[in-house]
Amino acid sequence: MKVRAAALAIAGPIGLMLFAAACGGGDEAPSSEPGPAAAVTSSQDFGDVAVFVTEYTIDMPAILDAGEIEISVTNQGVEDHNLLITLKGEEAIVWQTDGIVEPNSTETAVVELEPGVYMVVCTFAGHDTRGMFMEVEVRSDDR
Ligand SMILES: [Cu+2]
Repeated sequence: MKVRAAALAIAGPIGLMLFAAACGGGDEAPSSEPGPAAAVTSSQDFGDVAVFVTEYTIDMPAILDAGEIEISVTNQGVEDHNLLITLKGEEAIVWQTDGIVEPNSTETAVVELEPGVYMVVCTFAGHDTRGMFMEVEVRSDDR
């Protein structure tokens, strides 16, 4: 090591490059750039969920992170709509809009969701029978 260090001092930048190449993969801790950044591949903005309703579809991410989310329901259609969230296979309503969301308006609320499989439905005027429902999976944070 001492010999190389001396060479480095003399050779300057080029010596530095050679030195780095010679020692590459040595005992430098490779801990500075593992996967977390790469794991954020989804464009989903967890914690802030936009839902768009129209005739007769619900447009929102099919996978959400568990915990508190800010949900905004925007009616892009010409008819009234609402939105209910239930656990799949259960009647109990986990969250619902405060009545109807009128066309060109948005209702925003903070909702806390536990991990599980949910159904998101518009029940206004039987819209659920016309396709206004979707399954949403809520995943725990500690993946
Ligand atoms: Cu509807």
